[in-house]
Parts: sequence; structure tokens; C-alpha cells
Amino acid sequence: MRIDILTLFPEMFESVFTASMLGRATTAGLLDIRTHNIRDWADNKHKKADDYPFGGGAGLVMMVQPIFDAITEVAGERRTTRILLTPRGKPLSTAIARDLAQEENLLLLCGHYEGVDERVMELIDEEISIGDYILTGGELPAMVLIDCLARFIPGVLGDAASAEEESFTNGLLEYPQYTRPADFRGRPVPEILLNGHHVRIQAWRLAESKKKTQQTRPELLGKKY
Ligand code: 4G0
Repeated sequence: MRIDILTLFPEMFESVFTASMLGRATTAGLLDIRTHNIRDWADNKHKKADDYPFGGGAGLVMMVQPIFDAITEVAGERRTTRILLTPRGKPLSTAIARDLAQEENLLLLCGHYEGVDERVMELIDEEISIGDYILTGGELPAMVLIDCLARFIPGVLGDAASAEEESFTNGLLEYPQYTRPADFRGRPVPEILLNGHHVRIQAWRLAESKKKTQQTRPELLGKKY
């Protein structure tokens, strides 16, 4: 999958896309992530990409011209799904991430300040939010979205691991996990996990998932997913 990111702060993405699983996916040729500085398309002499809002109000708005030209040039002739990360977007979910993981090309626009000139929306297919809070920019949401959808690209997760096994995929929160040692300074691992009885372990894990969900997110229990 190719992902183009339009941002005023391309340097924010470097470590996230070279480290860990996303770095491995890139090296393996599963991901091709390219960042672009919107400022490079500003046609004014100060390379300004933001301006005061018409009608007044606090803060700055990202200008239409640099974004319009950046999207047009970066997308080129490719068919790409264009996404704006914004607090007014559809809430990100496992289902949305799974759908987007099927795309061949994504273009992510990271807004900043008080948002982007509404005329940019002509070039945008979807607006996505990572939650009901405001951040200083859409860069962290873009990273969250990419990390979340990458797990659904075949081969991105190591070996036999599957994105479908983990939290939320069965509509429940994850059960408790343990690794060695079996006894850490008097804190033992539950005996049932040590005896190798697979069916009983599955039943225990499901019961623990339900208990945890009831305690922390009871609203998930009645929900279709
Ligand atoms: C566009 C996304 C971008 C509009 C972006 C702000 C939170 C999220 C931005 C605005 C963001 C999220 C209208 C304030 C940049 N903050 N929850 N900040 N407005 O996904």
C-alpha cells in the first residue's frame, strides 16, 4: 500500500515509520509511506500556508491554494482515497481500519491550527477523527490511523499473529496475558495457563474478557460489531 501524507511537519513522522513494525513492513515492501511538506506548494514569496479566518475569530486557517496544488500533484493520475484527519470526522474504528487496509493508495491530509479552508473539501473523500478531543495538528491522528490499518495488511504482523484475534475483534476487551517467569517474586501466573489444557484455557480467557469488559466498558457487551 502506498500512503502519501501532506503535512506542515514531515519530520514528526520519521521515527514512527522507521522503528518497529511499520519500519519492518516498509523494508518488506508492504508499505510505501511518503511525506510531503504542504509549504513546498505555497505560491507566495514567504511560503505561507496559513492565514487569518474571514469573519474573524481566534487562530489561523490552512490556505486552500497550497493544499489544492499539493493534493493534485501528489495524487497525480493514481486513484487514491483522500482522507482529512479532523475532530469533526467519523470516529476511527476497527471496521474503518480494516476497510482502508484494502486500498492500494491513500492520501492523508493533516490539518493544523483551527482547521483548513472549507474549499479543500472538494478534494477530500472522507473525514476521520481518532476521538473526541482537539490536538494541535492532524499528524498524530495520521500516525494512529496508519498504525491501526497496517495491522490488517497481510504480512505486517509477525508470523502467525492475526489482527483478528485481538481486543475488540470479538467485541470484548483483551484477557490478561503473562510471560516468564511463572513466579515473579511471589506473584504467580494463574495455574490454569501452565497446565496446557487448551480448551480450559480458552474458556478461562473468554470469562476474563467478559469480566474485564463488564468492569471497564459495559456498553460494549450489548453491542453488535
Ligand atoms: C482540522 C484531528 C484539523 C480541523 C485533528 C483541527 C484532533 C483530531 C485540526 C481542526 C486535530 C482528531 C476544526 C480544530 C487539527 N485534532 N480528534 N487537530 N479543528 O482526530
